Amino acid sequence: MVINKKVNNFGSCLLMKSGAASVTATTTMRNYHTTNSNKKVVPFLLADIGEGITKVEVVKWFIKEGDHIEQFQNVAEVMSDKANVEISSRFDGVVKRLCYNVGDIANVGAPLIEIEVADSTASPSSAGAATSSSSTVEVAKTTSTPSCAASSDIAEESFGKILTTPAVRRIARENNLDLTKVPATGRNGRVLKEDVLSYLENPTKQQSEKVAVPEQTSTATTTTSTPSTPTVGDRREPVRGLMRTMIRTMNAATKVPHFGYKDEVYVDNLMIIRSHLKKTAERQGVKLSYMPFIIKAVSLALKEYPILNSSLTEDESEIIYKGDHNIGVAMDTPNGLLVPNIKSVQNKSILEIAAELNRLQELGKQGKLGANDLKGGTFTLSNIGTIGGTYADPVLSIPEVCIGAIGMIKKTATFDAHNNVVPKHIMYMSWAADHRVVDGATMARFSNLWKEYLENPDNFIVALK
Ligand code: CO6
Repeated sequence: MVINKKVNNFGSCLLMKSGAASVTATTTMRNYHTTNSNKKVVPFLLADIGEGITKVEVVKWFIKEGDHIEQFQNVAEVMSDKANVEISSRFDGVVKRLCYNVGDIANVGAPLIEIEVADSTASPSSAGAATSSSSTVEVAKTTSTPSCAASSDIAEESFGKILTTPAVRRIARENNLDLTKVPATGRNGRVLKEDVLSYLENPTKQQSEKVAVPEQTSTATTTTSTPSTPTVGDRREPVRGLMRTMIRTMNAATKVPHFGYKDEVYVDNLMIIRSHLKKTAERQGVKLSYMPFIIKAVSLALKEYPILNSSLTEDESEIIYKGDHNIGVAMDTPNGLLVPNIKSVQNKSILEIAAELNRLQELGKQGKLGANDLKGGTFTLSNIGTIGGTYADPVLSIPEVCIGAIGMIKKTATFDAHNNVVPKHIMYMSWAADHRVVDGATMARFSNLWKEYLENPDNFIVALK
């Protein structure tokens, strides 16, 4: 495990590694309950993972109840709205309870697992100086340490549309049952274990009871009886993971006045040069697509038009011209849309950009893009053309002021100077910019320069150092 960041957090250490970050959960040192004279069960609290994250989704457990776990062993992978994080144990012990099922939302600061540790291990003195002092503070603040049940309640109250306990969820999952279909009889609409069991015993009875009222009403108001078409009920699911990020960032982006600018790029020359260089790149283990050329051309054009690599301060009093060209690339990953960025593109060759893009794509596929790869972007490109489309209306990645969406390259009939029809490959480009900072003329000049590099890739040779 490559550890590149270490932060002290309420007396626990917070370790972040490249790819999925690794975090050590906090274990409260108060005597939760004693199992025998030498052992005690303590809740293992999910530590603060930084960046204001308060909730995470449990993606995977690496352990199960009854397992003996060791210090630094990974116990779970969780997904925040920023990155996937691996949680590692700080103590040796036996797992007594997992507080969540996969897919549940866990609260930072609430118990993640309950672990049986040796009494001496859990004593403040043997946990290290920093840990012991903070643990004592925590005990003093907390009159009763929250248990697994409390974590689940918090998570469900805040997130799930279905209020229930993990045990009930588990029964539902084991029986492939959609909990939204189960009539809830508990307080505040909570689905009780009895509700699930009686539904499983006789689902049709409950279904018919549920629909009986509307059916009677319709009979009363309808004169002719026509056979009713069976309908499919609506399905609700909590908003999770990357969709939460998308909601937050897109809501922020809509507050910024965007304008769009679109153009066509003739890419036949680019296609030829790429096919030549592709083999050279392959020999070096690098997959070379069009993106590295497109990204490099953006960087070269940004040198001339640095306002497009800037951001406006929140109070709108200053423009920050970013020194580095950290070009974000929208990525369609199995987990959803992510935008890692290639750092300092201005200092990278086309092949180096390709290698970095390959690395990010691979991590994206594995769901292992780390916080460092995802933060610090200064400009964004979205190659939606790998999937389809011509033009698009991209939405800014705030606080950046410009984004470009690339459409699919298509062979098109064009006219030459003598009105002959000439087939050409066209790449469709859609820019969007923050109109508070960027004007249309600047956008058009930037786009023209960028386009010139791609239509005449020989120009790269002149521009590159
Ligand atoms: N046209 C035609 N062919 C293309 C294009 C276009 N625009 N782009 C790539 N390709 C080719 C590419 O050259 C590869 O061909 P071969 O080298 O011959 O195998 C192939 O398609 C696959 O390319 P790949 O995806 O592997 O690599 P690329 O570097 O081009 O793209 C990526 C990397 C991460 C951008 C891409 O994989 C991806 O995830 N694209 C989707 C991005 C996305 O979801 N954007 C939506 C954001 S929301 O923009 C938005 C405004 C709305 C619509």
